[in-house]
Amino acid sequence: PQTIFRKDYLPPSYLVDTVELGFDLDPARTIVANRVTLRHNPLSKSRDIVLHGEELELVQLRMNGKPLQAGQYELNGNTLTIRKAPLAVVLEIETLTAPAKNTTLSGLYVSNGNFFTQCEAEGFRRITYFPDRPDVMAKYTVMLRADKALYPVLLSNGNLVEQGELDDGRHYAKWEDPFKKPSYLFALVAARLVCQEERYTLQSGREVLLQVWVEEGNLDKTDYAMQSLKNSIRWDEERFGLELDLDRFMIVAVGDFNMGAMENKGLNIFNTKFVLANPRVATDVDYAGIEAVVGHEYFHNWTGNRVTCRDWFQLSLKEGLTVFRDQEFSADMIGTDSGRAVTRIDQVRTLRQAQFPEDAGPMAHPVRPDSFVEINNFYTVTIYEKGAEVVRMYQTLVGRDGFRKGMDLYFARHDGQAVECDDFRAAMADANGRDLSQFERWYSQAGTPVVRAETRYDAAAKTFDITLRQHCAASADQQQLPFHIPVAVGLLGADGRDLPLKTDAQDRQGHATVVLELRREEQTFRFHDIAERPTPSILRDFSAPVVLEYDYSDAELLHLFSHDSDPVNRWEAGQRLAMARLLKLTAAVAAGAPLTLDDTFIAAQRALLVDDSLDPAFRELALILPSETIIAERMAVVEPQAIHTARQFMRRTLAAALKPELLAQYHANQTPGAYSPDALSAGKRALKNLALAYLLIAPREAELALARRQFAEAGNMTDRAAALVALIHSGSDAGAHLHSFYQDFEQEALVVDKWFAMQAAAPGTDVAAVRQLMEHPAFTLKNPNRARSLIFNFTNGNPSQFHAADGSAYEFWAEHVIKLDALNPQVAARLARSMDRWRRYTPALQAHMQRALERVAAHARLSNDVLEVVSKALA
Ligand code: B3K
Ligand code: ZN
Repeated sequence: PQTIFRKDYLPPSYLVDTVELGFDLDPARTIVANRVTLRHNPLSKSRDIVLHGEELELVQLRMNGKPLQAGQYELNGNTLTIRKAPLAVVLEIETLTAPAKNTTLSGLYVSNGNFFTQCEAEGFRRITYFPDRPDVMAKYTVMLRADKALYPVLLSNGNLVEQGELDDGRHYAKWEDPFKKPSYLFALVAARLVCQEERYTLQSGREVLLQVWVEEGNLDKTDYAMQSLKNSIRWDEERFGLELDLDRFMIVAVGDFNMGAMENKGLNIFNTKFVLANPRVATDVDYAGIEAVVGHEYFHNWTGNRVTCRDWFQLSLKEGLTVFRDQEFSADMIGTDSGRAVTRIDQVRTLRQAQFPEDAGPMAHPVRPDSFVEINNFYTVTIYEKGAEVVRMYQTLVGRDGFRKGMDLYFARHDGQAVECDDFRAAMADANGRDLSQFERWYSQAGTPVVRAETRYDAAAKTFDITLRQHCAASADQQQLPFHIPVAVGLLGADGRDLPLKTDAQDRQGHATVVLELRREEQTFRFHDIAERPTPSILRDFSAPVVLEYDYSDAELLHLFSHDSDPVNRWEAGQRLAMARLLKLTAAVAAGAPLTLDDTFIAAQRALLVDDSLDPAFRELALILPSETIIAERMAVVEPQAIHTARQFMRRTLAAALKPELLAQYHANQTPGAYSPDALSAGKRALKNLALAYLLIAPREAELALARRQFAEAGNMTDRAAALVALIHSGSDAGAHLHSFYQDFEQEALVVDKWFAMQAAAPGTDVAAVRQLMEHPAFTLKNPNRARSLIFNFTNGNPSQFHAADGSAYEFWAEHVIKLDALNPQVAARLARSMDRWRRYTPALQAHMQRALERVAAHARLSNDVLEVVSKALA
């Protein structure tokens, strides 16, 4: 396969002004008539028109009214080239495609009898021949024709301008999108669906139509998505002055979808998982996911659609920025500082769980990659979550108002354009009169920087010095230069309160937190008038996506864990206390030494658990131990079983020591009355269910009864699922509960996914049990949600079983990467990545993993998607 390089970018030879698409929809044989007007791009020296096309049957091609014969164009693999074309061209292209056979879920496909499209990144070329690249922006008109009884609803981007009847029971609808857009934002839906709709008045007074389209039985699950959409619209007006630019905004839910959702102009298509919710079927986490994803796709309308990417190397320009926006949206929706901190802690956990490992593994890439084989492999946590961290750092550096100024300038300069990450950085710099040239390295250098801190207190001079030293492991092809790193710092006095800070810099004197800007490899920052040796709270609010190393004593960490005014670092202190012990325990397990847990740690956990002045949501997060994956990242040689045993020992010991307190919290955090997904109630449920999980680690009859009762009487899915998971993990037989849960929810696909997922991730589920679950009639590899629920939750969420000593689960992995690849390369390539970190395991496990990787790599007909992942892993 061919590697594509960012440095090879050339502007398109031809630009497209208008696209008129006609669809005669038929699952077996859809006819697509495409009339495109093109004109030569003065920025290009080439006069060749290059069109992309995949899996299409070309029926007819006409240029400026005349049919083109075979010799007048070249059809080479997936490109169609017309050489030495006139300056102005009208192409009429007729193609055939078979949506029902399209199992890739890219392009035009059928899901549960309905038609949907997914065009990002390169799906439009599976619909018609086109210069399918994001810097070609055009106006689209779309005519849809289909059987009226089977597909009563015909949707596309923009405004409905005409509809009517045709012969043979068919009907049509014509849609016009008033805005220029790249082809990846095209969408159509032809389906039997119903909608919840609402007229909504924008702050300007303009009225818009909002719709959420779902299958008929799901109309009772659309309220939260609609509410989230209205909140998103309002938030973008208030926070960024950005208004919905269409008269109509539609969300459509589909059960078969590769990702979370897609921001097609005016016609967002969503995985059902991020639309459908009511208390009976959806958990608090699902509700939060819906709010975030509805917000995310809506915010793309400006950051992505109005201003889009010049090429796919710039993907984080829209994704990092839009994730940052949806993070801020979710935080603002909670509204309190402590609620905001809880969302921030969740973001840090995601980074450590998934992004840091990616950045240290074979698929590591900069936020703006320099090359790729398959762009679909680059919709990663680095592009999304690290990209969001990079955007967040601008806000940390220039402040909230400065960030808004930068956004305003970005839109003033680039509305309607396809631009680069550098353009965003320039807007931030220019709007704030800041030199952000060094900041560019966050886009060009891969890897997680390590910041090592050392401190020195001078009692006589009353100064406190913090020396920060940064380094980032050089990757194979890159020499790393120092990053521009905002390091937010506070100093705690012995009483636990923040000391007012006086630094050499003149601004922000007397504040509790200052942002130090680390630009060189090593820098020392001095604080004045410090009357006592303080405890430093470094990297507050996780002000940069780095690993902070500082030789904290236990006493300092306990001090921060009890007092830090910055909730993120307060949580972090607890994680450090736990991690140090978990690493020691893991070593002890490996060495066969006795396992112990100190009373100091237990007492700190107890104090936090019962501290009613703290949000339940915060307490829950503070009590969750670092995951097995995060522990593994800290070990030189990973022994998954030892990690699991060590962590389980810590959990069991805490559960035994804190039993009365856990029980009290379990009862104190009940949420009687009607279910509400608000943050406070969700936090109470989270803490209560964490307590329940602990109580069920070594349960006696009383604890089992508690869980059984919660399972039976729960008024919402959060509590019901949590009780079931606790029962499964307790080791007592949960078979009957699993059975009744399935019976109750077998009609709810998303709940059946949960049913598979909770079994897949249970430490008692080995690969044989997973194979058996695959025999269940409800299991299918063809539905991505279902495949992920069982297979991914096993390979990524059940490390002690996935890494079984005999390598049997790796064989299972290889088999299913290959099977999935034949159906859906994008999903298969995600699964392929479960093996990214294989070189870090014990030699015996490595040998098994290598064999499994080689088995996949040797398979005859692999997609580029999977090939890129496994060859990089083996390289
Ligand atoms: N932009 C889409 C990504 C779809 C890519 C599919 N390979 C989802 C999102 O980030 O909003
Ligand atoms: Zn996005």
